Amino acid sequence: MSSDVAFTVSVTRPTRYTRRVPLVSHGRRELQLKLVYYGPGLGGKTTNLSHIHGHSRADHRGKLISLMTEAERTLFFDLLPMELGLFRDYRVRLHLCTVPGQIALDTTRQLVLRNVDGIVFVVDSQRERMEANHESIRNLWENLRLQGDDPDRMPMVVQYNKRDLPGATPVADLRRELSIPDGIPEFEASAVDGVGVFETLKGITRECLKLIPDPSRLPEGRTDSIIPDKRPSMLPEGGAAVRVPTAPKVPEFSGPT
Ligand SMILES: Nc1nc2c(ncn2[C@@H]2O[C@H](COP(=O)(O)OP(=O)(O)OP(=O)(O)O)[C@@H](O)[C@H]2O)c(=O)[nH]1
Ligand SMILES: [Mg+2]
Repeated sequence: MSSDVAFTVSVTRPTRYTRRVPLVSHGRRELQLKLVYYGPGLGGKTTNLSHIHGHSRADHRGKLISLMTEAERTLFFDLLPMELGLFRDYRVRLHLCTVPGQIALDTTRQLVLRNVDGIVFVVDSQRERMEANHESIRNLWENLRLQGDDPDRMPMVVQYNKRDLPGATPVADLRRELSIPDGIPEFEASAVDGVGVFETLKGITRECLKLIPDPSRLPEGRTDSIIPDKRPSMLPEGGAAVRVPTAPKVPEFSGPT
């Protein structure tokens, strides 16, 4: 079976979630993480990837592939391959993707989410986008569950973007109104100015890598690996508990050459 179809859709048994993460190649001594930027339309997901692309070393990044409409809305997704450096003697490769935020493009979001290893949820800090933030969280939870992932155990960070805008909703209000649980690392950003972008990327990478104490002991390919304790949920009906191992040291991202 190809890795493309090797995930479990457990719609009929929604309480039994599985994930397969990460992709390990012992021959190449390599770990591959797929990180997906999710959030409401026009929240700044593509802007994050553009900044990363423009400010990382040319030999550490691949091409940024973007499919957009004329109005620069993401139509399908953005994809940026990156090389992070060594983690416990394994090279770490990142596949950074964005989903299209427009509500109608849900099938595409489901495709992009396949085999995801970690989520960056990009919140739009503008007061008038609060309902769009809520809707996107609901949609993320639904789509993760559809493909058999437990959203409350998925490595995730939250980025409060557009902090530069006058009248941006205070972070404490966003956190409360969107029910962001204590366990999720949070980052304030102004992606358009590059503020907080690499901090966010480093944060989600750390969340993923802390599930891998020793890559050399993982089976080849994708293996089951989930956050051992459930987080309090960002959805009202979700469960609660505490969390997880301490974070490992993540290699530094290197700037442009
Ligand atoms: N003021 C401000 N504008 C931002 C910020 N981040 C992004 N923008 C602007 O917001 C608009 C939308 O940004 P995108 O990155 O295309 O948003 P997106 O989340 O990819 O949108 P979709 O592809 O439609 O889902 C653009 O005009 C950006 O320049 C920010 O931090 N501050
Ligand atoms: Mg986009």
